[in-house]
Amino acid sequence: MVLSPSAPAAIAPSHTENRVTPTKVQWRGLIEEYRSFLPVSDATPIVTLREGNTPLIPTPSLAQQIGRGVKVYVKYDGLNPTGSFKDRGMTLAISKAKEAGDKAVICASTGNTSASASAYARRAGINAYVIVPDGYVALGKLAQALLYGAEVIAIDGNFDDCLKIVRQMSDEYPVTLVNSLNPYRLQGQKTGAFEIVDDLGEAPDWLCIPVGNAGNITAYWMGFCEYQQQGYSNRLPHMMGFQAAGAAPIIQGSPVKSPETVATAIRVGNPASWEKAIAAQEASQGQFNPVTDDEILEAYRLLASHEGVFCEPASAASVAGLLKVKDQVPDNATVVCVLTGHGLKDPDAAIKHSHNAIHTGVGSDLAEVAKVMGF
Ligand code: AN7
Repeated sequence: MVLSPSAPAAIAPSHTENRVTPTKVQWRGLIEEYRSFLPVSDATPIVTLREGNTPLIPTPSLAQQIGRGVKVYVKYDGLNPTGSFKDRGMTLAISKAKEAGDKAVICASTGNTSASASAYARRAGINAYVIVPDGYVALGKLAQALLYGAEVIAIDGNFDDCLKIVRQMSDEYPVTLVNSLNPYRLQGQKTGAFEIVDDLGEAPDWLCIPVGNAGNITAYWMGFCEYQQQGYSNRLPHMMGFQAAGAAPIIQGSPVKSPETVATAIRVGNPASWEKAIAAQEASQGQFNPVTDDEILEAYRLLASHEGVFCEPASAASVAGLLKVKDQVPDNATVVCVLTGHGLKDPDAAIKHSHNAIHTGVGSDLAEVAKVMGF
């Protein structure tokens, strides 16, 4: 409520006293908001942290680099409850696990899946086991899994080795797999496409997206297709997938034995959704392209220092990719780049790869500080 300036303080109601109804409708989480598109029933206990509803942010500096009337937005999915797009899939996968009475879930992860699975599983009262490649998970993600209360098992191997183990584990032991091989994950993640269309009023011309295990590009395509079939959009975007050059099996056409990239989230050599991702690219007349670590880091810095948007390196692959193939963007097109994870996930990368430095060794003295400031 708004107090008029002339209202005497003595009789003004306290801030909450006469507030009997909420002043806005809170977003209920993506399962409730998109219920008719998702495989849930009245019997499904909804496990939600009110994920989804992430902002679509215009990025004028990027648009200016391309010119020709092109409009560029980032879908900042790092603003989900655990800081990545994985929450979209996990709210559904864990709700369905709870519905089925499952007592434990397991995932292999480069980090974000482990953080998300841990949060939603613990919220549901389910145990979470996460298998990660030792030494290749960003600090923030590990911190999350530990604090949420998962059992974190770091193995001497890469993500592909982790995935092999959890697939077998869920076949032979009473634990439910919540990697994107679990179909509920992609069902939840498709809502990112719904939100983009809801915000733009139409599908974009291009959707630029980082590709690791290839689940998200598959989910987004599913979302755009379903929304168009239901009449919410007239067209479909070209799906533009970008892999790190050192971890680009889909582009090379064969698995990569020892994938390497600064973008540890997409350090994947043998993507589980490989065929589905190719199908999305072909059906949408899109492309797969590689981006080097230098290109990824350049886009990472640019997003932060010119747009005020802090994402993790893997997410910046979508923007690096757009800049790499910018000459192919049609005049006046609308482009959306998906920023899959928050920058705070990987503080080490930010400090190491920033071109900025802390001014140290400065005395506690006004004149000295002013001098450093250039006055
Ligand atoms: C920030 O957390 O695979 O192509 O185990 O964390 O659907 O795999 C993360 C993947 C992009 C790639 N951006 O998505 C994991 C994991 C970020 C990511 C991807 C991931 P997919």
